[in-house]
Amino acid sequence: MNQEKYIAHHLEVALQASKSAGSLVLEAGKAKHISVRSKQKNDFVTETDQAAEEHIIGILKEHFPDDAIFGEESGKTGTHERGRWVIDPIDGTTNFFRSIPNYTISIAWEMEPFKPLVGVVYNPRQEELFWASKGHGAFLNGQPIRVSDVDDVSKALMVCVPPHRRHDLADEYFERMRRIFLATSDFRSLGSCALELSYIAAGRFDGYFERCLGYYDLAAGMIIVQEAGGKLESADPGQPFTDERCD
Ligand code: 2AM
Ligand code: CA
Repeated sequence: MNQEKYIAHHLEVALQASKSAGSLVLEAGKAKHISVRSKQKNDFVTETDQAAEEHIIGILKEHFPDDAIFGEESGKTGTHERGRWVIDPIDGTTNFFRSIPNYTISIAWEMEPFKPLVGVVYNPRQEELFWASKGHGAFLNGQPIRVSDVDDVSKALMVCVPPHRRHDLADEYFERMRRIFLATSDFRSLGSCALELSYIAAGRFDGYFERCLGYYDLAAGMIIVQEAGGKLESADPGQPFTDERCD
């Protein structure tokens, strides 16, 4: 199979897995009581996060048994040689268990670390499916999307997410946030990095600043932003992307 077809096949399976996991998560979200476990400060997991990740991995493995996996809940398996899947089964777990509709299934695939070739972000509550593959553009429910054409920073609608897991960084963070706020028009924060990046790709927001993201939070959104004409960089040029969060 040539490279183009190989990438297209990964995209097709990622779309299938995200839709299927989306139905599972949507159904589980209807329960009267969702039990929540705290992994660490402001970092939560439910049984549905774990079930959705297993479900996604099952589908991916059926088609690509040799690919490596990096999932937020189950960690890493395999080596990078044949490519790697990066999965956040529910990005926006706090929104999920509070019944706020801003949560997504986020699935990326890459051959080289931190250079995703395929990204799929699905918001099952709002039935919005974002995807991109390298060189083929970004899409929302089948329609091409582009980043906004706002070129006046003072008009920019920004995403700024406080360091909810690292309150020790609050002073430094809010000082930066203050400067960004004074230079731009306003902020939004949706509680799902993958969704926020997808909204940037769709031109709904103009920029994003956050510290201490996990790679599984941003991998799929990253290629969607890039294919929609946007840029995504590590906030600290001396510290490129890593698998580990800074907490
Ligand atoms: P998660 O739901 O997969 O943990 C970066 O902002 C990431 O942190 C989000 O993508 C989301 O990932 C989580 N998150 C965002 N806001 C949060 C909050 N207030 N409390 C806990 N987790 C949050
Ligand atoms: Ca998650």
